[in-house]
Amino acid sequence: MERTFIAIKPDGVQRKLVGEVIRRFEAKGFTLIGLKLVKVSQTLAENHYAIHRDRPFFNSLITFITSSPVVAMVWEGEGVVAAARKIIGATNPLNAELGTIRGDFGVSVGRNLIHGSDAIPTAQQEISLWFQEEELVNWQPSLTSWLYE
Ligand code: DAT
Ligand code: MG
Repeated sequence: MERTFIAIKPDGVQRKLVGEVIRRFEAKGFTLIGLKLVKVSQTLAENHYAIHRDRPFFNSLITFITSSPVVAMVWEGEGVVAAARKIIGATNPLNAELGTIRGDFGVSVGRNLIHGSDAIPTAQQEISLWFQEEELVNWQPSLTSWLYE
């Protein structure tokens, strides 16, 4: 089953949107298999955003993500990587559709509330960066047959 890495960023946690974000992923039908509150270290932040190292916003991004706790999660389900990106919405919340998390709750690209892996290989890499294997729980929700034919 496909898995993706989702993080509620410091702004989402500070703005008390943790429950709202989890509710949306649950309501869609995805399964939570990993969850923790993380005080992100400089090293973890720089590894997570390594691909953006040369971008002008890199330093402020690292300062922001290490400024306050983050809720790190792994969600599972068919097509969850692409579906999560739709639930999250466009990078700039002002361009994100209403009904997406960023579209409904954000006004600024530097405070866009949530991270979601952008592809299956990225998801695998990010899950192993943020979680130990034993922190992930393999379980079968009892409503699976009501979600999948
Ligand atoms: P996404 O988070 O939608 O995958 P990304 O990977 O391109 O977007 O960028 C990672 C984060 O960096 C993004 O969530 C917010 C920040 N960011 C991206 N572009 C930015 C910009 N032009 N100015 C400021 N921050 C930016
Ligand atoms: Mg990205």
